[in-house]
Amino acid sequence: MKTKQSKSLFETATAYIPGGVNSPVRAFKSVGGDPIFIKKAKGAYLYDEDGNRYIDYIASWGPMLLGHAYPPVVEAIRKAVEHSTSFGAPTELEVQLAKLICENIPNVERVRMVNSGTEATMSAIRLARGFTGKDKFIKFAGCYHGHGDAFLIKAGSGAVTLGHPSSPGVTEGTAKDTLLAEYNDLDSVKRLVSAHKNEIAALIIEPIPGNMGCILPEPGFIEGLRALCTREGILLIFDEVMTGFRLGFGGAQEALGVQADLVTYGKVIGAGLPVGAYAGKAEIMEFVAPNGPVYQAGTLSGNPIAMTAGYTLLQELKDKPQYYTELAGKCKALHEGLASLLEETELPWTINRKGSMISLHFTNVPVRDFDSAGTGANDYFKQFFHGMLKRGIYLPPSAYESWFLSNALSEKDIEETLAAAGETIEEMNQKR
Ligand code: KE4
Repeated sequence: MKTKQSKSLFETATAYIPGGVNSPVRAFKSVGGDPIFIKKAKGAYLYDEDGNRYIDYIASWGPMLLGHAYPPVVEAIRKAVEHSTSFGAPTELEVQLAKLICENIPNVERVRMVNSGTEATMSAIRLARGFTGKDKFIKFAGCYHGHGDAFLIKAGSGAVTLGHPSSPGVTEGTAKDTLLAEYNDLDSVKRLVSAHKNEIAALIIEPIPGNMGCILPEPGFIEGLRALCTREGILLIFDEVMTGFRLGFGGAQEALGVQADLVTYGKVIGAGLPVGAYAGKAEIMEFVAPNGPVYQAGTLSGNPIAMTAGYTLLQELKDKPQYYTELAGKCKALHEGLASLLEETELPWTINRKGSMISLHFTNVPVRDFDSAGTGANDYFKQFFHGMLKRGIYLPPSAYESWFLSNALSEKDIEETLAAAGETIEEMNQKR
């Protein structure tokens, strides 16, 4: 596989951009080797600067649910951009997107647009603190909510991939108000609640985590959190930056049948443009400026081009359960194909899957939380990642990430992926 252009671009990039990338997980640190520089993408395929084609299982970390350069989205952006790229004033487009969300998502009556998932979760925590008058909040080890100071305490995704679970620069003053619980362990939450009676504003969770790989909530866990938060006057925040509009149009709230008090969005909602949002009941959301005292703002929030892209994609997805059924079916086929290859070997493995989210862990331990996710053998993951990459399959470059399928993947793409996996797994098995 030719990588001359990517290598030279990476060398230049490191002279101008920290680590040569604008987001750490892209640097291939946890799998080794140099990152691939992408030139263009279409449907399920990425094309790098050396002309290599890859079947894409990152989908820009979620947004490309219907594939890259989805024609209706491209057309809508092309038209919108002729009327300027930003006004810094209200537009009909942001009203349309907000209305679409409020009319179709359970218990969402107001939504505020921001520019990233990080801004959405930061704002949701500030709102919860302002609304309840309490300072502390609970997060779960391994759940990633973006790079806001208060979240970088045993975060998932890139923060774990880089091997330091908490980040320098987060002050003790900030960290003291972040309480850590274990995913799938209701008792760990109950212990924090009784130790910090009436001090906890919110509990934020990835209802179906994708930042420890994909992890499934055990029966009663999310329902137990809902009951506990209701009883204790703690706001339950679902961070659906990843699961929102991906698991189904109604996201994890719909999939799990549990309603949060606030929900955060990103990724799919912007169709690949920088959009995040936080949303919930009017009683809570109207506490945000300008009507309420909780301040939050953004020059490019509700950007007309981003709103156009997000609105066009969500309009495509609304009332189209068949997209989600097809996506889940492709993910199931991938799961079953990988499982049948792996069970023929001595390699340790377990696969977690929900909807179109899937992750492969090289461990025989069931992966149900942050610690068990850490039992995966990273050497095996590295071999698997590079074996697939050289065979034209682009997986997330970290064992702590969920893979993301797009509905542009064809049955032939899945077959090609499994053929590459067969050769890679055979290679790994020989090396053992
Ligand atoms: P952004 O600020 O990256 O738009 O969103 C942060 C965020 C918040 N909540 C959840 C559940 C998320 O998964 C994310 C971001 N996801 C990672 C991928 N695991 C983004 C990839 C990256 O950091 O480059």
